[in-house]
Amino acid sequence: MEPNPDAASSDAASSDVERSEAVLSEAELSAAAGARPRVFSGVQPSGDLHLGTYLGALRQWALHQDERDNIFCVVDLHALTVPEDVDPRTLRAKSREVAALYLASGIDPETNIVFVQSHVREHTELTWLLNCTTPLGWLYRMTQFKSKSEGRESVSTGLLDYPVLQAADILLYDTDVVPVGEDQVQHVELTRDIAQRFNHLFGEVFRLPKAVVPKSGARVMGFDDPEVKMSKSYARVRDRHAVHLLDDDARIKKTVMSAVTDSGRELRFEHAGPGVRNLLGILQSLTDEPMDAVQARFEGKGYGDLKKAVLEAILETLRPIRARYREYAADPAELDAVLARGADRAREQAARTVARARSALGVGT
Ligand code: AQP
Repeated sequence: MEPNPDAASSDAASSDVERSEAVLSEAELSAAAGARPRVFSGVQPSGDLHLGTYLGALRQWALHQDERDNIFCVVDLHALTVPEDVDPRTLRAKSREVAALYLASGIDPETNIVFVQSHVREHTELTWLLNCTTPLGWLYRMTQFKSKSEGRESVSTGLLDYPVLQAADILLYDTDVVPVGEDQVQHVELTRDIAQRFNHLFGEVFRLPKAVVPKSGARVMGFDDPEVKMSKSYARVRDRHAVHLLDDDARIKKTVMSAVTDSGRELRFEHAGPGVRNLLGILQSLTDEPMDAVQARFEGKGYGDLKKAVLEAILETLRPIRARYREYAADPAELDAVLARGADRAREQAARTVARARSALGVGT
């Protein structure tokens, strides 16, 4: 089923995000850097990773990996919520592909914990314990549940319940910070509510996490439609929607050069529409240039110049990632060993948290 374009958040939603007490600004996070905050983050292996996943997640993780105590997970259990879309063989392959892309994006599996969610069974166990303390109404209110269930005749319990699984993912590791795109802030707020309710009912078991939304790359929009967030599900049904991390140069060129811009001939920043602003934002994120400088460089130029610069920046970024990805893909035994070590390290910590929760609830030995 095609996703619902109305699910795209507005500027009003962005300022709500800034005001939320569940959100830590990047400046607050840097100020706390000496304390090496514990970070949990993950990507679903539900399709081909794209430039939005890279700029909103992988690149940010890699950039800050030395300052933080990181757990990076391939959240394969989250990819089961729409069973009609699950092909077991593809899911297994995608989980390994996503893990290899984490490593290819520069994430070091020695200093960070990198693993696949389903390899650590504590995620599902804690989900059940939290299910029993989470009011159903909290889940029905989730924007993503509303948009993802809309128009479907039948919706799995998992689609409604997946924010509880996400809460378990985060709470298992005594996480301080969850780096997310704006659309995921609501789920971090819910995680805090779930943890607070459990702590209130059964004693202090869980640490309350905060979300941090990166300033750049927080919301990359579709090349074919800059009103909607670039997403794996749109990309499945629309050819020119996204640049995927493993696309070849020719395909990337076609997508970028066909990007929607404005109707005029040359760029006037004050009148720039969402397509042009999206391209400028992508360029700014990829080059780390201040936005003023990027705007000044293209003011009065044709859209073709901007697209060519965006294309060059994307190719320069993705070529080495693709090359490193191919090395990992060529040695599946080594990748499996990396993931098995990551799962062992994650399990050790997760088991401690589940033991605390079981004991607080009076179950288990
Ligand atoms: N377009 C985007 N711009 C910025 N950040 C993005 N992220 C995803 N798309 C963008 C961030 O990447 C992380 C992992 O997301 P995910 O793959 O687990 O789930 P998602 O956000 O649901 O990604 P998609 O592509 O939209 O997948 P589908 O279509 O399968 O739901 C998150 O931190 C996310 O914010």
